[in-house]
Amino acid sequence: MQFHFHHKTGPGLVAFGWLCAVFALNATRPSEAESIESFTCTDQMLMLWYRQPATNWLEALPVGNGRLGAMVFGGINRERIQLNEDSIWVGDTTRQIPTNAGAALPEIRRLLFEGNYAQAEKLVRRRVLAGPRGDRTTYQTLGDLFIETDLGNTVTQYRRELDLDTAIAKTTFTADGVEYTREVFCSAPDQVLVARFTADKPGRINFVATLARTNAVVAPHDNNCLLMTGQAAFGRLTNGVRFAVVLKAVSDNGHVTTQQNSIVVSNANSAVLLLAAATDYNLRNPDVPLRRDNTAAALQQARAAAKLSYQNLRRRSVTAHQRLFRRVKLKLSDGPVPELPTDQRLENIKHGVDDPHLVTLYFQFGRYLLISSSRPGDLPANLQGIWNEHMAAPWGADYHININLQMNYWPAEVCNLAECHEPFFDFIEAFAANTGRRAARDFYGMHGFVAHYTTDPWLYFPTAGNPQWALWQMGGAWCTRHFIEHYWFNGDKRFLRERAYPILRDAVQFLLDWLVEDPKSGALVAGPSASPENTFFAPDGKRYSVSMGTAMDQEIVWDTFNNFIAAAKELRISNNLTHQVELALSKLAWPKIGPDGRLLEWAQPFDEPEPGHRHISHLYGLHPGCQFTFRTTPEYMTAARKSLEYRLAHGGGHTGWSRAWIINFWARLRDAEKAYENVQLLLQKSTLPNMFDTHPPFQIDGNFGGTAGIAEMLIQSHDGQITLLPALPQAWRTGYFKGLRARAGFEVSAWWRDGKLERTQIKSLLGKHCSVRYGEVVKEFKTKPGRLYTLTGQNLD
Ligand code: FUC
Repeated sequence: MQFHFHHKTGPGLVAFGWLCAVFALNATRPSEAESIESFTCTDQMLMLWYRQPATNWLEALPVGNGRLGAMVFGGINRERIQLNEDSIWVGDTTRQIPTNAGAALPEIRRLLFEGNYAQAEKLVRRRVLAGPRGDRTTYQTLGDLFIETDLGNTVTQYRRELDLDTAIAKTTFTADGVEYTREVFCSAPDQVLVARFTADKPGRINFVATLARTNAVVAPHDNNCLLMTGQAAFGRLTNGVRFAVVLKAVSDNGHVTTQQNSIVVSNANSAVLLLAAATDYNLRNPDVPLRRDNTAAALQQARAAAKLSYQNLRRRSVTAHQRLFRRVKLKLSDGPVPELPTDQRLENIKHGVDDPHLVTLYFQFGRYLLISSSRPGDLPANLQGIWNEHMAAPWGADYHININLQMNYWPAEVCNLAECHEPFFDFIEAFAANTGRRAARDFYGMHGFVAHYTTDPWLYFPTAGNPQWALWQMGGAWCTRHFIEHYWFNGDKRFLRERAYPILRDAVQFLLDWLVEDPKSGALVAGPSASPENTFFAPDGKRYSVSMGTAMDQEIVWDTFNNFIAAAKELRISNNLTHQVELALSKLAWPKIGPDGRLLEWAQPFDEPEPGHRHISHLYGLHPGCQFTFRTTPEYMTAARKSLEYRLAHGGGHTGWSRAWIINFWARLRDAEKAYENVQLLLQKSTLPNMFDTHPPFQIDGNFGGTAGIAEMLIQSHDGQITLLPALPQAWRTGYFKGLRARAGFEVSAWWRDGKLERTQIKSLLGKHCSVRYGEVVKEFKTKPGRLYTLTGQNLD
């Protein structure tokens, strides 16, 4: 029996009858469910491993507890553990928000409506954007921990690995007949980095551990402890975060001493290094240091950890990790896992090999990275997560919000890591309450809050730079969709009332002030703004970026208005504001479909200097938004597909994050093979030996976007239904997923064979009505909270 994913007639209808007849619905209590299927995952499926030490940073392996992070190189005689702490940022004062740009808006808009782009952009540069952007802030490395020893050059049996299931990086080798093992992890419950050194013969652990960093002082604190203190700085920016790092050694037998910037361990049976770090960064008010005494805070953390045995520290860390990590299982093939190191498997993919288990590894690595770079109470994952070896990172590793930060959080809900979403919410709220609100009021003279294309932990609000990227007011509104999504997935009414509704309210207040009537059509449009980072040729043959009513702006406004109205409905709120938003929504201009059938990026069918541009902003309504669906707007789905094909035909997808977005688009368009082709391309062209995504250079958004894209191929729930296997490619013919989440509070597992769904289990968390789609078949049923529903085909049991 064939299933047809997008045909509304023909074989799909035949399938409908068959499936309805044979699919049986069974409700069980969760305890019974546990025994229904026990999942086994071989270690190999969750292991990155290599036969040689990393020769550069892009081969090293990341560990992290959300705040503290490290890149482990696996060196033998000289091990490098490059360190990070998520608040090590260079300071800045650009939160001085200029006033009165709003006064120039009527004239700029008039010029744009007249088609006078040249004059309008001149005015934008003079009145809205204050010259080029000056000093940039940047996220910085916390320094390095070097471990030097002398084991000669004849090492055998070398292997280094990262086990995604335990979050431990391990290096093993044999030297001079002795087997050495090193384990490194960052513990979330105990807030320390832990490195342990063992040998299978007594007294063989000897090393010198050194802490090093520019702009920091390292000194012994006592005979087994080093202290490193300093302040983040770069060039003229000297007002960065202050920090303290404590490195403490605990050995079994042997001898431990300190000298200058090193700890010396000799003749021990085993040794453990504990590293703790504290900074004075304060998200609630970045102008006011969080604490006076970072040293005391770091010492306290290190001492508390030192009271626990290594096994205890390890167990506590593994348990905390697995509580999140083990919620989702994925298997995309019933074939064996290739017994090859990860770098070789990536090489093979470049030569056209299909390796579905590597896709699983990539997917789970994305989940691993989110757990390791974004835990409650931390800063959100930046452009590099938390892993950065530079003093001046690419783009400062800041929070770009014209796609990148949002993409980092695409997998959070569907991949059952809702807690990891929290740093994003805290951060966006802090921005909105501080800079976002002041900018709306003082800069634009409007209500609510506004954000442009980027920000940073200092809550930077850009008012300088090139309009192509700097003039865009939708960053904040886009971020608010994450709040309502969190509510849809989890059903937390308190979160909706206290956090989602207020931020959506603030976003729509700005948007209502921001929209103006297009004098020709009378419809409401946003602007002046750019379609993120892209340009067009105006009829005068010249290249511009600023216009009115770009597709993305209109789609973000549509999305935010709808999300706000939905939030208000859930809370039974009906007031002046909800009425105003409903009215504005009814007058809002929709993006246009051009003469060639493509969805237009701008309100006119302009010629495009870069038809393969990396941003595919006009398809926001396809993903991550839901303005365009097969059920509601089939004509826009066709137009979106044409736009995507056109972008790709002109070289689109050349950055990792752009490729990752494309996977999500194809998944929403339910084109399994196209989605798969782009998964392969992501692995072939945009994945480094350590599985990090490359922009280039390294940028983590593609990892997260790719992970979300793989999930989107397996389950979707943005259009009021749970759609199972909406884009399952040939290459993943037999497999299962367990524990993915769907909107309206469902946890879903599914098994398929030879490309056909065999069974699904849906756990209802909130007791909402459930509508499940597979191909053209829809099954509807009521649910009770906590119950598990199994749908099976006749040919099963
Ligand atoms: C956006 C993209 C760039 C880069 C930067 C950090 O502006 O256009 O490609 O990813 O963010």
